[in-house]
Amino acid sequence: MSRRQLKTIITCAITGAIHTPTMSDALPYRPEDIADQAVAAAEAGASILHLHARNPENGSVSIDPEHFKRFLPVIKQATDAVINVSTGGSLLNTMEERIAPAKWASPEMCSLNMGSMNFSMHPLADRYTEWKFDWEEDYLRNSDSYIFRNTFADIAYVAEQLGEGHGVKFEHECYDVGHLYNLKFCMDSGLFKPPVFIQFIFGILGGIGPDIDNLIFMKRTADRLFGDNYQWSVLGAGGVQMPFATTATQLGGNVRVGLEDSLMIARGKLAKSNAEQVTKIRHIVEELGCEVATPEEAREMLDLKG
Ligand code: KMH
Ligand code: ZN
Repeated sequence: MSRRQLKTIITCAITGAIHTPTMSDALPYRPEDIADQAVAAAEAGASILHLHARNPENGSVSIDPEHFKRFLPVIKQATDAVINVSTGGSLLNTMEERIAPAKWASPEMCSLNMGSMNFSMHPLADRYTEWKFDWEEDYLRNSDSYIFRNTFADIAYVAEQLGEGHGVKFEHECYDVGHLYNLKFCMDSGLFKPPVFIQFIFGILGGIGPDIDNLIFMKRTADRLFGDNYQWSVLGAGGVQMPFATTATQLGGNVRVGLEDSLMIARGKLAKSNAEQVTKIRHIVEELGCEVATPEEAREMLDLKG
């Protein structure tokens, strides 16, 4: 069984690559807005900030290190939070392009997606909105262009380019039970040393369904595969964000919130900012008897380079 922990790490994923500025005025895409929201999220209690960049002109996703350079130093200057740089890129980028920001930034953490999959927001996860998923027809007919590619060769490439010797701790993004077995295979092959940090992800179409039974199943499977050699966090996309985060804290795990994963703060109500979501989950964590980890405590818990 993974160790019962006393503190809960809150990660905040500030902007991501999926939502568009047309969906919410709160979604930051200019560098100054990404920096402001990241700093406010840290002040509200996030000890890890997961970051993507956007093109400041139109808000489209960017993997250009130049765009990261315009907000990362500002965030580092203003907060002590752990920086976690995405290697997710967009569905159109090569892995070499996707890791360019993390290679430049040499952050304490970066994401590493543990399997290839179809990828879209999940209609069943969206219990907070009445958005019509008008992409469904397009998705069914044109999904050849929507494959999120993370082959074993891709994973090994990222491990070699950023892992051992570079001091970056990976957040292993697991969207389904099979991804846990992929991680185990990679560990057995010597790509990653324990303890590993796993993000269990729910609410993405192409991954495991957003049911609490599946969270228990993911955790039990991880306990069996990794024993004491892992720590974990939960990310629920769309309307399952807060319910899954709440359940995770009660099972002894860590949580991720942020506008990358959901634009809402409650049913039918857009969040005003990332910090608003961090504040909400912080209250839930504390009301339910847990303590929120500081950045220093998160570094110690995850054995980061600091
Ligand atoms: N967008 C999330 C579902 C990444 O950036 O590499 C997962 C994620 C992956 O944050
Ligand atoms: Zn991300």
